[in-house]
Amino acid sequence: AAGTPGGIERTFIAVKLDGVQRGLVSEIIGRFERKGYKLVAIKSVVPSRPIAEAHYGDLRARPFFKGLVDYMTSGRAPVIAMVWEGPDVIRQGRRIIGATNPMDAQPGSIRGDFTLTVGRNIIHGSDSFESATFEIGLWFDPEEVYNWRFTNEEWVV
Ligand code: 3AN
Repeated sequence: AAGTPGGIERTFIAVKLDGVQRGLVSEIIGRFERKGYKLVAIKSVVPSRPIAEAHYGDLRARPFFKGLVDYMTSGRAPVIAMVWEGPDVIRQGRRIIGATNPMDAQPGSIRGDFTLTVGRNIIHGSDSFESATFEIGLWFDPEEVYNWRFTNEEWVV
């Protein structure tokens, strides 16, 4: 059930503009896809200031907040916003992404393999059921999230 740890969940994942500029979109999508997770929504978007501020609302008091929002809304490149679905995807997504500070991120994680600095750590992933629910609703309209089934046969005909 929704919110049950280990159950089928949805999480919000975004390739930030530094990841887009570095050509890492397919690498990041590929890691979630090969793991077995299902891509149920995706779009390329330059977030408005209210959306970026709400997205990082829990960091409002931090010294880097304004710079972070300025960067995300700069339009130098879009953000690739996604919803991924599957078992325990919120927690497993955070493991696939790796620690916030690239110097603490394990090799084999996205940040461990591709990043050096916390301000350019290329990807975002929801850190709890509550934040996943909030972030999916913030970035996507309900009709933009589409459920579908994995199959080995239907694509043939
Ligand atoms: P995470 O992205 O792993 O959930 P948060 O929520 O603490 O980590 O940070 C959100 C984003 O804020 C980071 N991905 C990074 O871009 C930026 N950020 C976090 N800490 C710093 C910092 N000390 N200096 C600059 N930017 C930071």
